[in-house]
Amino acid sequence: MSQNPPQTTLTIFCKVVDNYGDIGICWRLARQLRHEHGVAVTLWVDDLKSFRRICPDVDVHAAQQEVQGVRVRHWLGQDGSYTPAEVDDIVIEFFGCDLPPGYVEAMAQRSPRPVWLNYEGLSAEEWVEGCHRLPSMHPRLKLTKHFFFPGFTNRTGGLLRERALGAERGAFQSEPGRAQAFLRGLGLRESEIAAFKVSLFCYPFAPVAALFGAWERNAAPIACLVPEGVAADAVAAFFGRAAQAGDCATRGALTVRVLPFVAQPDYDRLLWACDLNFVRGEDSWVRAQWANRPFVWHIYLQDENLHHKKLRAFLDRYAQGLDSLRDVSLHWNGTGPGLAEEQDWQALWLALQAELPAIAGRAGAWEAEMLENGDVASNLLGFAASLR
Ligand code: TRH
Repeated sequence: MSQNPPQTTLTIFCKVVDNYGDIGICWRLARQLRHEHGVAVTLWVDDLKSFRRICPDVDVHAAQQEVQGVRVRHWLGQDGSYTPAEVDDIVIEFFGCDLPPGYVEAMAQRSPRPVWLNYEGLSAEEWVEGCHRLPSMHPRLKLTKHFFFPGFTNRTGGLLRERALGAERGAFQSEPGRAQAFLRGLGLRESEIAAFKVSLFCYPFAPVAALFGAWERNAAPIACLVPEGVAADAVAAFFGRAAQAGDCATRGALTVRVLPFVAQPDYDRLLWACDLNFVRGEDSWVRAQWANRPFVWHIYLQDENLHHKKLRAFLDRYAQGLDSLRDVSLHWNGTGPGLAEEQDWQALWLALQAELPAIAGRAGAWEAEMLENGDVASNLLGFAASLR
């Protein structure tokens, strides 16, 4: 009688440094490994409150719970001892988050030893190809950790993308009624639904007030949809007071509506429903690349302006021949040749607006190019299998 092969088991350790990207990426990867590859996944995460904002099913008080088929465990610190039996076939250390020493000891005692991967941040820089899959020996224990880099070429791990994403987005975008119903559900009025719609997700230092000034003077109505708490100062200045989810105000051509933070799948729908998306960090940036819509990226700040290098590396790949997108992106990230005034932003905005059809064309070509590299979950499992 033939026996079924044992199910692959995999653990992800996720430390929420700040914001939602760390848990956003880990949760997306965990779900996909579970649902598309049948892997038994355990996700250790140290901040259940942040997790709950992108996944309302999470119980913030539970030490252990099952969420959409994934075992979620609250990671309370570095102390504690673990047995080799608690260690899974594959262990993912997200962004070098430093596994509990007791867990690493248990990994060394397990037979066979687990595959240990350090999942790194996404960058378009060329050095990534040279570091993807590199081994690093433990200084004391018989353990080797390998680096896994997502990326934009076939010599990297590719990008996170669910198998059904293209079909789901296609169905949503080909039937305008679906986007309209979705936006109505978020509280938009018909006039906002009919306007040019922009979603706005950025860090607090983006020049939002100057952009709002340009949009107020736009020839046609613009509806800007901003999640609660994002660009709080510029939004408060626009409203004349602190604003919360459900608030909406109009000045000139611009209506700003504050949205509640939505669950991850609904954030995708928001990107699909808008005409232009401002995204940030890592996960929303990748989702915008899958939305088939123009987007502008606000990059996570790094010491010594390292992020400017990363931004340019991405623009060099993505924005070839799209001069306005490049200009706006650089200025949005504070690295264009000095400008802050509304008039300047008006000129930038008008140029970007004129370029939108070309940028939309690039979105489709880029997606096709990226699909050639496979997706992170499949590439990661393939790499792990090659190490076992
Ligand atoms: O929240 P972020 O700024 O996260 C950042 C980056 O990941 C950065 O690289 C990392 O080092 C830092 O955190 C610690 O942006 P990001 O990556 O786009 O993650 C946001 C997540 O929140 C993403 O999964 C989408 C999700 N989201 C929702 O689920 N609902 C929403 O309403 C919104 C606005 C976002």
